[in-house]
Amino acid sequence: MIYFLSDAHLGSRAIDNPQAHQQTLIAMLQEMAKDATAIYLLGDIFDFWCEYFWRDSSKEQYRPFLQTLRALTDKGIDIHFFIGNHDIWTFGWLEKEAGVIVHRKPESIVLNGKRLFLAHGDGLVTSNYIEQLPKKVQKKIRSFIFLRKVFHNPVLQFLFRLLPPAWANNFGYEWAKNSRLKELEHPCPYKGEDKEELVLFAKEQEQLGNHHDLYIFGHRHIELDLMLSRNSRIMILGDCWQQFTYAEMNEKGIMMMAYDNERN
Ligand SMILES: [Mn+2]
Repeated sequence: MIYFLSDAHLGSRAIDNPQAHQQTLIAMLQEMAKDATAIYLLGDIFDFWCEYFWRDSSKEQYRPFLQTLRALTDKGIDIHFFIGNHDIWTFGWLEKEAGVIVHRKPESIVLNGKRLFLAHGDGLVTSNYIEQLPKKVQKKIRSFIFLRKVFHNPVLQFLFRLLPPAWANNFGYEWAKNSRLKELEHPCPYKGEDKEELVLFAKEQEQLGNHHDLYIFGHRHIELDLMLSRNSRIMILGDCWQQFTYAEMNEKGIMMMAYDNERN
């Protein structure tokens, strides 16, 4: 079985009991490990992540999770870690520590004879769609894209890694906490086929002739499983901080699932 999950936001200051949250994610991964050949973590697994040039004692809190990843990769399960928009700044430490394969860009891969497009999903907007939106929304999207460029800039990344971890982490975790709280206050449900950015993105790829049988994204914290055409489908994975949803795939097909922590 191949598993896909995203958006755990481990370490979020908006979560009441971060250790219990981490344990649920670990239990979920251990359940998957029973028959997994590969696990795809599609971004925002950490609410904030930066590998500094200095020792960072805050990473200690993730020891149980990182040890679980290490145990699974040692067992021969491929774990693919896609960076999200909250855990961009990994520079080799995660690979070394947990044995995961880090992906910094969307990937196009073939699994079980199907062509898959995998990405966290941030920053994937079709440009002509933005122009149709009200000015206020345009401004919001453009500032997100600008910030994304800043966060992905190697020079600024280098400078941020020079900061004292305790100080920089406080800044990062507070920024991330605000976006979680905003989401709790104003949840953004599925916008519909003609407005949901990732659906529009996938449709555009199909129109451009960049065909994929399946598009899988995280980022939106909504569950979506939608046919785009007879032979193309999009899935948005929900999240693993409140819903604990995921997708599982074998030769027969792919399905959205929800992990039931009580049952296990
Ligand atoms: Mn995200």
